[in-house]
Amino acid sequence: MLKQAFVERARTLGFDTVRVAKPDAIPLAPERLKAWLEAGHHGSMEWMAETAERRADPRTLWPEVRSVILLGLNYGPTDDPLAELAQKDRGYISVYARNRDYHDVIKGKLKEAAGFLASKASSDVKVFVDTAPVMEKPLAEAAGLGWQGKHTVVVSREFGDWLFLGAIFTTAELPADEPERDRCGSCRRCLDICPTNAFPAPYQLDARRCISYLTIEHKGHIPEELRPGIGNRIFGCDDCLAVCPWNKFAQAGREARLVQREDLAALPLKELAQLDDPAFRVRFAGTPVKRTGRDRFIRNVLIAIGNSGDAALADEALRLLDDAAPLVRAMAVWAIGRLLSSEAVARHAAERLEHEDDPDVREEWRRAMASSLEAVT
Ligand code: B12
Ligand code: SF4
Ligand code: SF4
Repeated sequence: MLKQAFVERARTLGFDTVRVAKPDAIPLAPERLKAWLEAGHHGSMEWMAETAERRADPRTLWPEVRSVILLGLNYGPTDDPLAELAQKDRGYISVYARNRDYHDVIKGKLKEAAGFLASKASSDVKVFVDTAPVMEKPLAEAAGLGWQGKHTVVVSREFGDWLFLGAIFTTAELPADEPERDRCGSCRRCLDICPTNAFPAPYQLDARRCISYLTIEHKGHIPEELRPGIGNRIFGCDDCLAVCPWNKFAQAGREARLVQREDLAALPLKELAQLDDPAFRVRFAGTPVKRTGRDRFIRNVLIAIGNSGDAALADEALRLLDDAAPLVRAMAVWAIGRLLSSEAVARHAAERLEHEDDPDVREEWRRAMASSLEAVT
């Protein structure tokens, strides 16, 4: 049978789970996506709003589609990644970003799998991973690959929370699989652990408060009230995934290009703060981290330095007070405001404010001086 032959081929290529949904299988998604966008929960991800119509329904994206194949690739870590959050002088990089960019890895495999299908079924195919306007999570739930947990990520009975998703749309008629049902029950671990309270309600995420959005997608200054909750997470966050009890069935990922690289876990903040643009590019070449660019990455590192409580790291922040990027200077000010005495902050402010013409950086200086004064009075 065509479907069976395809599933076997996809598994040989490294996909861990492969299931099929009909294109009309997510009737609630358009309304829910609309509500999410209207609430502004997408923040500055304008592309989510711009593509909403095509995203909400596979048939709008491609009217000829007859079957939607959802494929999952397990990237389960070998140890509990959250243990690294206690190492305050080191930066936490999310598990998904500790090796090659998954888009590159999955896209290659999807193309091969789709090529097989196209040749066997004489059908048209299109492949999607993450960046296309496709609602991969509700489609994966409809195909029975897992269910959207209260943290909105798809959880699988077999692989827990550590699954990347990819999709193949095809004009071939394939038999659909049964949808998965919600297995969260009364659990709310993922909601309660979130350091920045990013869930206004179960099954709803306000991306503007999510550390993953703030440290990866958001290009501007990170709102002050959210900085303490970020802790030492410098690229993404895994808290809501890692606490899920369904991870007791998780297995370590078998794709070599996605297995955690030791040099991308628990990185010394001191070393990272010294990266200039060329060094940043070399260090993170081929990984998802390169996406933020050096300035946004150093912004995140400075927030972690400010949260470290480690005065030995203040020298790095002091040096970055004179960085060319206002995004970096502003967070250097915030970091020294958290690590140095009010006298020291006032002294550095007096030296810098004379030349500082960026209004956001000037505002950070004003707030740093006000909060250091509050701390001593
Ligand atoms: C935008 C985006 C983000 C944004 C917003 C996340 C979000 N939850 O929407 C940000 C930058 C924050 C983000 C973060 C992460 N992301 Co992301 N992201 C996406 C992207 C591109 C689109 C998601 C989307 O459509 N959001 C719009 C909202 C409306 O959709 P939704 O979350 O499905 O919302 C549903 C629920 O709210 C539900 N709902 C609403 N009310 C109710 C009520 C009830 C009772 C129920 C049952 C449901 C329900 O209905 C909505 C529609 O189904 C997808 C790739 C893709 N093309 O699908 C990857 C994707 C979701 N991300 C992924 C990953 C891995 C992550 C991170 C874990 C990365 C990290 N470690 O830092 C975090 C997880 C954070 C989290 N808790 O979600 C994976 C998830 C894989 C999986 N197993 O589910 C995806 C699928 C990429 C991929 N191809 O593998 N991401
Ligand atoms: S990824 Fe982190 S910040 Fe985002 S919702 Fe999950 S726990 Fe909260
Ligand atoms: S932690 Fe609990 S509530 Fe959250 S997804 Fe897992 S089972 Fe569901």
